[in-house]
Amino acid sequence: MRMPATLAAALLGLTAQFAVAPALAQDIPMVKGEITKIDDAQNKLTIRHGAMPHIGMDHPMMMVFKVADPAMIETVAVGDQIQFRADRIRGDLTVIEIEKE
Ligand SMILES: [Cu+2]
Repeated sequence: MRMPATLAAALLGLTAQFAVAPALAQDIPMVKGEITKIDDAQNKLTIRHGAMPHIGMDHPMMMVFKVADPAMIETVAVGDQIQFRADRIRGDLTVIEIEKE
């Protein structure tokens, strides 16, 4: 699922001031991962993922991410192999795009 950068910015609640960098999301690398847990109530996914040096993770690991849009949670199931983009949004590691492999 690809969404326009402007929509992504809106979902992230970014103000117009910060939404002027639509290339930003595309500059964040897609990373391979596997969904290991889904927390609907908290809008969080636990993902076993490869290295993400852009947010300081130089080695593969498993960890919890928030999702930028609760609808993202509906698109995946535990065990799914995914490609995703994540960034630190207001201090929280947040999935901003997700695709099933
Ligand atoms: Cu990590």
